Amino acid sequence: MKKRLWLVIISLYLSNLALLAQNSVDQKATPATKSLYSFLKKNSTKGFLFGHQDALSYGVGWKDDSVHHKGDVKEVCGDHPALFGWDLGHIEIGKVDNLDSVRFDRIRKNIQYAYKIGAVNTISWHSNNPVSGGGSWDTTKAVKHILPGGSRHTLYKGYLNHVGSFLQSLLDDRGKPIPIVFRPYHEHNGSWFWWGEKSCTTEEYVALWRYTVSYLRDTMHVHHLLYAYSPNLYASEAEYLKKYPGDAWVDILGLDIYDLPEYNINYVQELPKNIKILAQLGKRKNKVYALTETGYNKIPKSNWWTESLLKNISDSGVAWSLVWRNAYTEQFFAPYPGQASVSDFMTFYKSPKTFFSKDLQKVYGK
Ligand code: BMA
Repeated sequence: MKKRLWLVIISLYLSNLALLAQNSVDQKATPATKSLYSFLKKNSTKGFLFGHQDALSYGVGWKDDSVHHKGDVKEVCGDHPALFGWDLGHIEIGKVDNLDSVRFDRIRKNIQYAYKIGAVNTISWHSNNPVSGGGSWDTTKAVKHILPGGSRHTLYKGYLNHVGSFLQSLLDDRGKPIPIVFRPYHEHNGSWFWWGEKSCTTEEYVALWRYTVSYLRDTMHVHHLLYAYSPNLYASEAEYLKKYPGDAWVDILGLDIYDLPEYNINYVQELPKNIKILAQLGKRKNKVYALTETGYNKIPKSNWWTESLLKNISDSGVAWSLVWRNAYTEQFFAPYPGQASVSDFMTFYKSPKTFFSKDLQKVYGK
């Protein structure tokens, strides 16, 4: 009997230790950033945050209603997402608006609003190609040229100065930095970005990641970031880890996967397979893991939310699931009033497994 009691006490202690997991990249991370990490870890045992890219910037048929904090998701279910995605593409070249024509000062205001309502912010970076000057999708080899010693290294430091300054400007009402999940150089196992599989070696990708982290953290003293690594759809753990920068350089393990029947991607088969690999890794490494990008463009399947998404991730331990932007009628990933999947989205919204902004408490500690 006594032996059993001890076993119970020890296993309770160990399970709590797992929940007390800390962010790995920045030992000087602000208390609010550390709290965000523990919140994500703990909350993932209950369910997942619903996230939407650019939710407050625009939606199908409207743009930048900054006064009312309008959002397609809010219009549909009366609540904002629990997690907001933003993109910094074009900040590196000093522009005032990003590649989707959203002003950075508006993005800052919306990040501040999201933080104020207790929600989480994540930032990706569709950076221009630093060698050719083309966009992210210009696969001209660039990584080796921007690393220390490379011909475009100084230019790249300029890129990072722009990114770091913007991140430093994300302050709350009391002047404290707002924690951000930063997710650079995503989908690198695909070959559509200049940092993608065919455009750089493993050594170059890892060096780029580490240089970027060190520059922001140690040179610019940005201490309110959690770093997320997010390959696209993969077939094995080995593929997932092929260019992994290392446990000390990554806080959150991500996965980007889209429902793309036109490319013969069988989402309901691939999603659980990919999530299983992600969850195994997350548990082994004791890290937060998340579905960092997903969605079905134009959501033509009316029960997609419950049948394709919820069913396959509800008990997986993912901390969040973010759907991509609602750009216009030909590109949207969340429902808007009148859209075919609204009723199913409401079932998804009401599930105890999904967290929207009103469900959040104490994300940042006190
Ligand atoms: C892509 C598409 C583009 C967009 C980019 C950055 O996936 O949505 O239209 O410019 O993301 O948001």
